[in-house]
Amino acid sequence: MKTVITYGTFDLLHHGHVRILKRLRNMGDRLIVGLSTDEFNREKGKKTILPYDARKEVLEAVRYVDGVFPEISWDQKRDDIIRVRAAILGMGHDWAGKFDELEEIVEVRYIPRTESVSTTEIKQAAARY
Ligand code: C2G
Repeated sequence: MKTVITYGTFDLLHHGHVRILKRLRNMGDRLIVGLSTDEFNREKGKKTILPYDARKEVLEAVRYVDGVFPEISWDQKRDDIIRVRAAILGMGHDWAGKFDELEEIVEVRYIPRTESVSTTEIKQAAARY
C-alpha cells in the first residue's frame, strides 16, 4: 500500500485542486489530505469562504481522496508522514523547496500548478457577478 500525503486549504474546490489531487493519487494506492483548519488558515493569513467542515465534506466526495485529517500547524507533517506511513509528500510547485528537509523520511514531489484558476480569482469573479 503506497500512501501519498498532501496538505491544503481547498476552499471553493476547483479543477486546479482536482487535477493535483488526481496526479497525486495516481502516484500511489491512496491519497491522504491534511486539510487546514479555520484557525490554521488564520495563522496562514488565508481567509476562506467555506468553513473546515464544509471543505472537508467536499474533499471527501472527490474520488481521488481516501482520507482527510485536520492540519492545525506547520510542524505536524513529520508526525503525519510517520503515522500514515506516507511514501510521497506531494505539493504544488508554489511550495517548491519548502519541505525538502522531510526528504530524509519521504519522497517530496512538487507538482506544476494549474495557473488558469485560483480561489482568489473565483472570489473576485463572484464579487462582480
Ligand atoms: N493548487 C494547484 N493549482 C491551483 C491552486 C492550487 O495545483 N490553481 C494546489 C496548490 O499548489 C496546493 C493545493 O492545490 O498544493 C492546495 O492549494 P491551497 O488550498 O491553496 O493550499 P495552500 O494554501 O497552498 O496550503 O502546509 C501546506 C499548506 O497547508 C498548503
